[in-house]
Amino acid sequence: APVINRADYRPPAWLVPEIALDFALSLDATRVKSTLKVERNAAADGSATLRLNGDGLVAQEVLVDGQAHNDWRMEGGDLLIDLPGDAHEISVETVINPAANTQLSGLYASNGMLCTQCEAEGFRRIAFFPDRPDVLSVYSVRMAGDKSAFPVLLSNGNPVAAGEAADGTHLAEWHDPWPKPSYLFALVAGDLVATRDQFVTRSGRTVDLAIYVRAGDEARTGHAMRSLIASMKWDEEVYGREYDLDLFNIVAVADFNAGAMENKGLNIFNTRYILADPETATDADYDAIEGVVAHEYFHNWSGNRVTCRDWFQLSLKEGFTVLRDQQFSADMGSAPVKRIEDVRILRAAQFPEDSGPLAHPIRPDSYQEISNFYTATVYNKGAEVIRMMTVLAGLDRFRKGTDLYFERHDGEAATCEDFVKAIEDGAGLDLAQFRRWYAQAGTPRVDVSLVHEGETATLTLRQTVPPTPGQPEKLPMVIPLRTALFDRATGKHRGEELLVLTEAEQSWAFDGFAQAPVLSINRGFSAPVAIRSPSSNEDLVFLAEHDDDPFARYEAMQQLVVQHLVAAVEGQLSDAERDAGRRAIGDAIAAVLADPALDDLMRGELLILPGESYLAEQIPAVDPSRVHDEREALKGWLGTTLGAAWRDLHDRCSAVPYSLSAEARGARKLKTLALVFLAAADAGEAARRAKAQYDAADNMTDRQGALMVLCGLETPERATALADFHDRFAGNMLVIDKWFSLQAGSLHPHAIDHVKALAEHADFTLTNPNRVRALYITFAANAGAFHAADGEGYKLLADLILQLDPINGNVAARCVPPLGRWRKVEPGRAKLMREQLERIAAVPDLSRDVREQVTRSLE
Ligand code: B3K
Ligand code: ZN
Repeated sequence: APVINRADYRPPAWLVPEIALDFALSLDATRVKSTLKVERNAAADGSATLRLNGDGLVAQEVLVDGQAHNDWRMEGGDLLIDLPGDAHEISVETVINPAANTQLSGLYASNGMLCTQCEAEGFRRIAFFPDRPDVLSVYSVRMAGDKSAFPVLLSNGNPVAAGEAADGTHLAEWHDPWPKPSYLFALVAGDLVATRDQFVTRSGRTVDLAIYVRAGDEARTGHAMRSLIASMKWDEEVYGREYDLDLFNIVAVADFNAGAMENKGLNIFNTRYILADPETATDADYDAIEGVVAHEYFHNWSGNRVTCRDWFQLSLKEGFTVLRDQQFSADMGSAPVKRIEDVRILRAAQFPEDSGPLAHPIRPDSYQEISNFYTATVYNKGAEVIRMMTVLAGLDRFRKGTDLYFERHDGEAATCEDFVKAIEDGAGLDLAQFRRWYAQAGTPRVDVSLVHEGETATLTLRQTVPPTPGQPEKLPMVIPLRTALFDRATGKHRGEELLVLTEAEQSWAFDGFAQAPVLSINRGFSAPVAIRSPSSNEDLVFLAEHDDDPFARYEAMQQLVVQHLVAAVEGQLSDAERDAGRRAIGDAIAAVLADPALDDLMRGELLILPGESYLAEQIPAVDPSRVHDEREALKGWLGTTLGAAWRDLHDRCSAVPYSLSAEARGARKLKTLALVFLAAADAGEAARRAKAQYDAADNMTDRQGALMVLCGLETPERATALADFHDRFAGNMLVIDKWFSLQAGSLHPHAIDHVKALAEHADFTLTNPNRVRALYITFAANAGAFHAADGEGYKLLADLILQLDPINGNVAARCVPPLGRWRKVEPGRAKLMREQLERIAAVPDLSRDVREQVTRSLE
């Protein structure tokens, strides 16, 4: 497939100020007539040829200015017409088959309804069009179809007409006054029911809100609706952004490649980010719904009113919108806990990407298939980069920057450079060197040394940005580090400072320390970097106890465990050192368990051990089974040593009744965490407690937590509970997804056999992305099972990729990165992983999605 380069951007030769779409709906033969008003773009080097992108479309008829026209040609999937004048009207008719669309891109059928997903390049599977985000059009949509099959007919903007015919069909017309790129077009037709509410904007306009779901699911939309209303209010208060239509519709669909889609006025969601009630959704599900509903709503300004010039600018809308949804969730709940969760996701998903063959800058330079660039780098690192601007400017000045950005670029297709310039001008910052964050891939490493002499402590920081594919040499970045030096005697610091590292190496001197201070650096995770600071256990225990920055406290706990486990995996610990390390960790955990000043949600964060993938990242040529074994052994030791404390904790938290309060949520988090530690020490007792928790559960958090623990144990309670869970929730797709992923992600020694059996289960299907992810993405993240020494796990994943690719290349490509980690793994497994990649690469008709990921993973 051709490589598309950012540097090759050219403005579109033709603009399309207006488009009218006319749909004759049917599940397997939908007729689409599109009429485009096209105008030669004065800002481009004038080409007489109009290129209309198409993907698998056949033009039935082409009219130019109302006349049948034969002088057109196909180039690949695209339709090309040479036009004599500067403005014309083009009409093209096509017929598409939504029921056969298993890629779930374009117009497709899901459970008898029709819906669309057009980002990034799905619109060209519906109609011939210049399918690029810098062509903005006003859309008028007419659709007609069988009234009993499709009682609800929705598109973007406002409904302008409706009618019925004698033959049982009906029609609807929609008009969206806001010019938009084709990727924001949406259409839904189906048998749906709505829950409704209203929002009054700050200027006093009433907006009608509706969430459309399948009959029977209405009762599970309340949390999504409350989240939507809270988001609309928050965006007015925090960013000064008001909603701009009289209605806002959300539709939930069961078959969806992504989480959700921000189509103008008609968001389409994966059901998993809408439907919730206490019996079927966990606390984490509630949080995810709140975050994703907010994210899609926030796109109305950061994405729709200001969109992207080209897909290389994807982080313009995604990085900024992720930051906005993170800030919103922090304001809705516990800000420190949210920050810790966001950093954990970054480290688990983005750091490995940044250190592997698929590493790319947040603004990539080239791609073959843009779907492969909806990554943790573009999204989550993109958010971190903009968050650093808030650290450098402060929130008030940052807001001046975003106000200027929206003012300058409203109605435009903008670039990342436009955003940086607006923040620079509005917030009064110099971001010249900072721009490297957009261009250089790789997680910067900062090596720290703190030397104490006389009364002076000298802090020296050295940064290195590792080489990444296509970028062997790197320049120093701007790294803002919130820093404090603690006095050992008082347990306090003298005020936090922002140290901005801009050189490869820089030093700072701090006077007045009779004793060597304790360093707290990158507080709040102010920069997305890896700090290498050889801190003693004593200093880490000190920070875990005394640091007034909650993130730094969490970080000290993590570092304490990381240092210990990395040394253990690398075989560097004597028995005495192992004992001392464990005791330091055990004491710190005991202190966290006993600290009356901590709320339980935060206590839970401090007790979560670093994940296997984050640990593996620290060790070159890692043997993943050793990481797994050492981490489990530490859990077992902590489970035994602190056994009484875990039992007390489980008892105390089990007595807290269900509610959505922070206290009750904290209790639920700790309840299952206690079981996790107990399970590693005494399987019998853990199984009894987990079974009791399962049986007593009146909510999914407790039930799933208990079942998760049982799934990892070789105990008779395991099968009983799994069977009960399946019976109890049969027919609820989202909960059955949990049933699959609990088994695929379990600590059970035969998890890989369970995955093989589940792939044959009657409830498994390759056509539902949630189900595929529940089984296989969960499995690929389960190091104990996926990295089986004989390579069986790699083969299982490769088999899946090859089976899934013809059905849904987009989702198949998402399964490739775990195999691409081979360079980081010990040689025996690395060879087995490569073999599977080569086996996939040898197949001739791969999707562009999988081909690109496999090729890059082998390079
Ligand atoms: N913008 C969509 C992503 C669609 C994914 C296309 N492959 C959801 C979001 O980020 O809000
Ligand atoms: Zn987004």
